[in-house]
Amino acid sequence: MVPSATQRERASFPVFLGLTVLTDVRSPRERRRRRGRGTRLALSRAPSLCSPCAYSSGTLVLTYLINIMGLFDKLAGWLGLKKKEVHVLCLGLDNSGKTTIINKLKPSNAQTQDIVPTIGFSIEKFKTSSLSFTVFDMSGQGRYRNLWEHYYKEGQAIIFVIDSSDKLRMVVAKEELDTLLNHPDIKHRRIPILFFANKMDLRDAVSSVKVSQLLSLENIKDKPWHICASDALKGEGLQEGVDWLQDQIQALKT
Ligand SMILES: Nc1nc2c(ncn2[C@@H]2O[C@H](COP(=O)(O)OP(=O)(O)O)[C@@H](O)[C@H]2O)c(=O)[nH]1
Ligand SMILES: [Mg+2]
Repeated sequence: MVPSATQRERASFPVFLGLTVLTDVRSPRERRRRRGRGTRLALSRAPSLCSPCAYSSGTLVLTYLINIMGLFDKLAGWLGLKKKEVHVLCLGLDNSGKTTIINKLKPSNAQTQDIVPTIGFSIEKFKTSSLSFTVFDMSGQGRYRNLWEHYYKEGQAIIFVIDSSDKLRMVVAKEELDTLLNHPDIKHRRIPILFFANKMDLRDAVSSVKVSQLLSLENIKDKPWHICASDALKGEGLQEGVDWLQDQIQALKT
């Protein structure tokens, strides 16, 4: 007798279920969480989802494929093929060049031509040889600066950008930096800070040594820091800074 479609689905169900369980690479905690959610979902849709044949083969195949992908993902991590993810906060006064710098660090096909003043913040991504950076590009405008602290816990590194030609506001930049360094979510952490003394192409720009003096960077004793002179429009000085940041983050992770 030729089995009906429902009978075929019933017969294939244990096979898919077995494969799904065998390839389930989620952590036990995640699995428990998902199971809880699944139970709630099943109960809310009862009785239609209570019987195994209510699961369509398509859904099971999809679950199976997702688990296989998860397995590959884990394998890539174990083999060191997957880049480690790191969250970075990009801070500094408005108009210092934060967005321009982050834009320049992205792959050329992802770069935007028009840099507009950042409202609130934006999340950007770029990769280096061994890390995958997620950058919180925070607005430096006075009214948005109180947003910064909500992301301090999240950040594993900081990029602080200074407009080296803006001597008038250097003292404001120093105040913001001091507030940052004294914040409870930053103060006791060995979080690396990369300073970009940006806009070096401008005639009025002071040297990176001068910027570091004006900001009293020599007083930062409990965190690794580094200052790079940069011209974000040409992309000069950016790679040196990011290489330093990558080394620091990797040293912290090991
Ligand atoms: N001359 C010069 N202008 C820059 C440089 N970096 C950024 N800018 C300009 O400074 C302005 C503000 O840049 P933006 O990235 O929006 O600053 P943000 O407010 O810190 O994000 C824009 O007009 C940029 O083109 C630089 O290295 N040199
Ligand atoms: Mg911006």
